[in-house]
Amino acid sequence: MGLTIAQKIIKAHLVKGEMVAGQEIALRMDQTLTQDATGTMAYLEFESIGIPRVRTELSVAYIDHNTLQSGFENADDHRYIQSVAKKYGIRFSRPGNGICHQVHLERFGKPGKTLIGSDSHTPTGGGIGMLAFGAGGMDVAVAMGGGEYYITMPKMIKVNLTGKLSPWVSAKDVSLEILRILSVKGGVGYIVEWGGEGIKTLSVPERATITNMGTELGATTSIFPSDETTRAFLAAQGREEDYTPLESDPDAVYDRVIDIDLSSLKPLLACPHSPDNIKTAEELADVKVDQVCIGSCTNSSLRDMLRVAAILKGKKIDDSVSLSVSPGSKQVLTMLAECGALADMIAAGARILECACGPCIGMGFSPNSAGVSLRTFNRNFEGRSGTKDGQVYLVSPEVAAASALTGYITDPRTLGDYPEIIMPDTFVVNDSAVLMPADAAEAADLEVLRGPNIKPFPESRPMTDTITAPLTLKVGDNITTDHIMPAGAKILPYRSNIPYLSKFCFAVCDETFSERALAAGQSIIVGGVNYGQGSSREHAALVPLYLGVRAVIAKSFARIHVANLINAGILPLTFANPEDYDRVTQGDELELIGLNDAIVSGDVVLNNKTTGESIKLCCSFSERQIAMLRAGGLLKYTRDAGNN
Ligand code: MIC
Ligand code: SF4
Repeated sequence: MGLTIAQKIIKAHLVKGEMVAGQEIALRMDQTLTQDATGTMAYLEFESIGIPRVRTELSVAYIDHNTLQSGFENADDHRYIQSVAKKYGIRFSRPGNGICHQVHLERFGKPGKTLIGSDSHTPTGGGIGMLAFGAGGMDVAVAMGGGEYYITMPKMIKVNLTGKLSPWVSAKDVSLEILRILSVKGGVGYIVEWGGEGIKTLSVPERATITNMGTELGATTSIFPSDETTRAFLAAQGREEDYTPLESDPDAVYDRVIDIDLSSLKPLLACPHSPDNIKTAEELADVKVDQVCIGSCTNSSLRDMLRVAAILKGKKIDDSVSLSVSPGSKQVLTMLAECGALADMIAAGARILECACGPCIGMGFSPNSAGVSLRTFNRNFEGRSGTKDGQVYLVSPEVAAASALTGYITDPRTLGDYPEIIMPDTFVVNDSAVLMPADAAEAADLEVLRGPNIKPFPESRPMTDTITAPLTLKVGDNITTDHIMPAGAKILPYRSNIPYLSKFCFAVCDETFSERALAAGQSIIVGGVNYGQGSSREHAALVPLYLGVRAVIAKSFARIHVANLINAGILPLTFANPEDYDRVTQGDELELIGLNDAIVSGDVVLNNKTTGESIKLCCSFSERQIAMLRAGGLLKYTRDAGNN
């Protein structure tokens, strides 16, 4: 039987397990990346493993999230990461060099290689034919130390593209269309492979827009073949030698095939507050717009920016709109400046922000109260923009630019001719903002610089056979990591200070949760379907751990979050019958019994001591996960058992 592209890369990197869907497998990781919001924690964890030097082919530490520096905290964390990187053999991408995924694609991504990153949008690398995974910081720390990355062998979805995008319709609309078809949980347990004649019409940055938003489907990762388009992109980046062709076998078997005719797509938007809440621009034409933000790891390539500049050229944005543009990398910004496109955007009224995540993670540029904000980003979860009642729509660069001009949601096809853009044959390559690590001899004496914002991370506890604890919080379906552990300008600087962060845990849903949980000493949380979707931030597990959360019971979980819970030694359990969700109420006293055996058999009993009822729960842990839960999480397991 033939293999899919992903299966070929998995086969070449398989360390343990069998390539049977649903079984746990361990993979060797060639490359790692971190960003600063998750990186400080990841490097603290790496240091605690006690390995003198990274053991990967390439590891890069990016600074792109916390770039506001409104106090000493971010600057201290950047300095810490810079010093760790230099000492342990990691390249350091300075603040201003760009968003991790965009820079990685331009400068480091290689077809056929594996990549793990402490950011959920690491699958952006699939645009260049990498098998790239987002994960919690602990998993990245272990991979830097040469350890394997464990995943459940996914099933395969093939998306077969035919035709060609019409003028004014772009790769973002393909992402939104697949979200319309599959929803934010439709990709859970799958790798999405893109193929068909239509892919030949898509450049590498366009493919990367699509694999980037595979994360919003809940997919394990997404990938495109590596073909002549990939070769041309690498050659334009001055690194054609990194090219290897990669395609699926003609008889490869997929669990599901979805056909999309690119020619039939229209400009789409994801409406508040979920990336799968899709409507066409035509349908929303009378919605007044207050703000437009262009950038993020989804849509900040040179191609996207040139397109926006061409639409804005010689025009002026509407008086009621505030427009921000954040180019994805120093390379993109330099080239925009050199060709005059930057001046066209400035003349039209754009506010140019630095090459970083910026508004996407609520780092400034929050919309006005109840403001309608059109963003070329990938997430529009409630409150993420920093304005609780902000109405965020996810759009293509074309819809963004057109709407900035008119002040209303605008189907860009109404603007007339699609302006031509000319992509240069080569990119401007200047890696001076990527600092090389010290050599091993020099590294030994280097000091790691720690600021006072770095607080020790919470100690996880070994699992006990019985957990008796109150249900301190009951939440609904599709709870995101932005609900569990919000980000934004006020909180993000404290990513290395769990006690401080804990004050904001679940604040979007319930401002008193944190106090209540601390007072209870230990507690249990209950959620609905797809609990923990979104970010890879392990803080969404470490903070509940600090607050005494011992178990989370949900109808189902998102992939990265469930791994983070286990890594933190928190038990993730599911209802055997989803309707039993209704048989527990916030405040009930709950009891989990016989856990030592139950996590092996998979049948767990939950006693609701308040109602006197017994409820069936289930779990399906691998041997390794059982050992981790018993030990009290990944770090304890790794340290105690010498498992690194
Ligand atoms: C996000 O888009 O939510 C982030 C910020 O990039 C996160 C990482 C984080 O929480 O630091 C992600 O996607 O993993
Ligand atoms: Fe940064 Fe936004 Fe991309 Fe997350 S989704 S990496 S915050 S640009």
